[in-house]
Amino acid sequence: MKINDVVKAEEGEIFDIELDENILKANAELAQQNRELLRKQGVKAIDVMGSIGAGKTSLIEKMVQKLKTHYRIAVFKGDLTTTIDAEIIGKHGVNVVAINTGKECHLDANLVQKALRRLDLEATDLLFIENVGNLICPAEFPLGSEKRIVVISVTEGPYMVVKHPFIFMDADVAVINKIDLAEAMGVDIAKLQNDVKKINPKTKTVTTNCRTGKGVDQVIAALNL
Ligand SMILES: Nc1nc2c(ncn2[C@@H]2O[C@H](COP(=O)(O)OP(=O)(O)OP(=O)(O)O)[C@@H](O)[C@H]2O)c(=O)[nH]1
Ligand SMILES: [Mg+2]
Repeated sequence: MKINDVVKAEEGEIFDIELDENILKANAELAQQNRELLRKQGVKAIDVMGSIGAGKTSLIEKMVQKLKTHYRIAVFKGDLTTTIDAEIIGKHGVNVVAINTGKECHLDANLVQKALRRLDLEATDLLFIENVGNLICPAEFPLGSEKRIVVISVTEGPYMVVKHPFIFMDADVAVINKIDLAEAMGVDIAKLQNDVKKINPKTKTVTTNCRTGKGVDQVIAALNL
């Protein structure tokens, strides 16, 4: 288990959910700083967003297993108060920084900047940032990453994409997970894929079973890793 540290949001530090222009602008500026720092240090950062329990951590685990011999990987794991996922990922021998947001439903560029200070960027090639499970708030807060993945699963029903269009607008890859349960759930995977295409034709969709690892190679290919 390898958790570097826990970054805790100070009271009043997190950008509030009552979004105004200034908050979004401040976040965008910090995200740009993060982007520049990551570029300068040669770190490829990938956001992993998605609904609660959709399989974000499972996907990261599978990608870490497949990629850790090629890249020096680090993971930031955003959660309200726990370090459960951070510990799960840490078992794979990569550097993990847990970020606790307190009551907030998303990471922001400020918290990611604090986490970046705790990481040896010289010794990192690839950074996965798992956001808090949520399909709404993270869409508004870029973190400075190069690519964005959104994970949903068939167990959330047939309308997850159409109900949450904003998060898919900027997504490079949409992962539809738990395909092993599609029949039991009566969910049409092709419809979910189509819904993504209608929102953003450039978003690549990949279907996965993150328990077995099926489809994970296609996610990796879609990210050009
Ligand atoms: N049947 C099935 N179960 C899966 C699959 N992927 C993940 N799971 C299970 O779904 C549960 C939630 O998976 P996680 O990877 O923790 O999901 P998450 O999105 O990281 O969850 P939060 O971080 O809590 O929002 C776990 O019990 C996983 O084993 C899948 O493809 N098929
Ligand atoms: Mg998780």
